Amino acid sequence: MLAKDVLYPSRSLEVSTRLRDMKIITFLTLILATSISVALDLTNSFWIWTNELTPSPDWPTGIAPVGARAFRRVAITPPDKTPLSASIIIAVDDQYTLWVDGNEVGTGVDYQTAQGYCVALSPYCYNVFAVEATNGGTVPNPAGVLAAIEITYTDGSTQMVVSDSSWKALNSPTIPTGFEEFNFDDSSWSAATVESPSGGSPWGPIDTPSSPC
Ligand SMILES: [Ca+2]
Repeated sequence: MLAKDVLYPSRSLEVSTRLRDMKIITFLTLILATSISVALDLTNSFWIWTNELTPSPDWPTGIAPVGARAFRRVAITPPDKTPLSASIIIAVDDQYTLWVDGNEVGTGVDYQTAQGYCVALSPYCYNVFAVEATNGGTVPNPAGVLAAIEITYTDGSTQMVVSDSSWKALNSPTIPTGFEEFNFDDSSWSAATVESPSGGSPWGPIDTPSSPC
């Protein structure tokens, strides 16, 4: 090897130059990967509720009956991927309990300050995010669920899930037993009704935690 390098010094120099270039490319790739990693936030999420909303002079986006309602979002795992974790940001007017894959994750009562959770996911072909949201008060008033979820797979790739009309909502104050479970059948539920984008009326901007995971 030494003799070869002596005989072909230009080739040795070429290899050295290639190695240097590869190191530079790797370094730049790492910088680029870091710079394009976008923090999870609610920018692309929507306030949603059931289709029981009725317009009101004071609340153009609608008011909802007081009481609890159930919401579900099933995230299908892409082929050849395995779910690893979920970074979740959520705010609910007025309070909620959140489950992931049938396990209770947390509760919240402050829709002006979103809460964040970092949750391990079941390595299955889909994951279930379920929310029991309760509209407080004594008379109909604004109600909404706002969420952003970043699912990370074992290969490092990610999938975004935001609150929108892809969520299922049950128009009933009776929360079905086991609605948060994997195998619950929500096929008879309605699509959630979109009220306004994140930052929109009547809630306006809310405080958001940094990416939980
Ligand atoms: Ca409310």
